[in-house]
Amino acid sequence: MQPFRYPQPAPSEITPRACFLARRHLLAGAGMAAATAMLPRSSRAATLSGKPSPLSTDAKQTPLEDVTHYNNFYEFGTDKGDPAANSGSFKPMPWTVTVDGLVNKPRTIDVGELLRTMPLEERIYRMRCVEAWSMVIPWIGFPLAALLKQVDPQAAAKYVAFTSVVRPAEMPGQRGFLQTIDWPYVEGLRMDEAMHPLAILAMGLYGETLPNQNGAPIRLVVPWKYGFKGIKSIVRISLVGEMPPTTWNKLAANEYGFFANVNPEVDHPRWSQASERVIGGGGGFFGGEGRRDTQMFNGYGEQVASLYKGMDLRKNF
Ligand SMILES: Nc1nc2c(c(=O)[nH]1)N[C@H]1C(S)=C(S)[C@@H](COP(=O)(O)O)O[C@H]1N2
Ligand SMILES: [Mo]
Repeated sequence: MQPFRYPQPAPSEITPRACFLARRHLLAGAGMAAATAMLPRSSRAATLSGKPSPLSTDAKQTPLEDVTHYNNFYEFGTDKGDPAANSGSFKPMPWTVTVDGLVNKPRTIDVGELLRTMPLEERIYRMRCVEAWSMVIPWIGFPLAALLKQVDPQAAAKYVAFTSVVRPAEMPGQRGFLQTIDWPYVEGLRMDEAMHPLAILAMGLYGETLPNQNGAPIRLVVPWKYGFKGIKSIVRISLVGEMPPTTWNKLAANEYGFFANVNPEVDHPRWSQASERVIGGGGGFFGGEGRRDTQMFNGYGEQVASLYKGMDLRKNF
């Protein structure tokens, strides 16, 4: 059977913003050193556009500088500035993702092929970290469900297990100073969560392919969950029958649960989760200087609350 090819957006559907970014990228490539200096990006970043999605938030977007310089990516170090500083020699292309496990059509897919064939959309999502900060990021990606449907899941598949890359030569955090983490970074979703249209695999942000520090070339974004569920630089997606292990749960099970749904009523044992610091400013509107009250399911309750009907969200945090 021929794989179904999704149409790429017509030029008329590309947002003026994407056109602006594309032009800026071309100008930078033509030798506008000042423009590139103002916008430090991976040298391999290329323009990328997706059809604007109605699932986006209209909240004020976090400046690109903050999105790319305030990161968690322990493979490159534990400080928020480490991923930008230490990921310059990471090589996100070429890259393949293996989708296997309890499926009828396992595949190993080239990321270049995904870029050409998947229905790319721009989704503006708020990311809320368990450390009580948040950002609003214009991601470019496609629904995880679109990829899972291609491999034809078996009825026995109850969870999806994700695995990040292991490349100690390119990732200083994997060269021994972080003995506490048992590499690779792993994450998981329940099958119904993975099939939910809000869960996406992102390959770009702000009109370009993903910067290394944000999880190039492909990472998960699950906007109703804490940021640590958004596993970066994915190499394997396996459908499994049992709840898979997850990195932060293995490190501290009393602090980080499997579900990790954003919930202002369930505090982290060491700090409150009732409000969040808005990175890059702009949160003053909701209360206090750059702070905002955290919303249940990060504001996506209407769409996802039914997934957890009958579950005790204090126990299943
Ligand atoms: N492989 C991998 N993925 C990861 C992490 C990591 O250390 N390694 N950190 C997680 C955490 S704790 C957060 S908050 C988000 C941060 O994503 P960002 O840097 O793009 O904002 O990535 C998540 N994905
Ligand atoms: Mo996080």
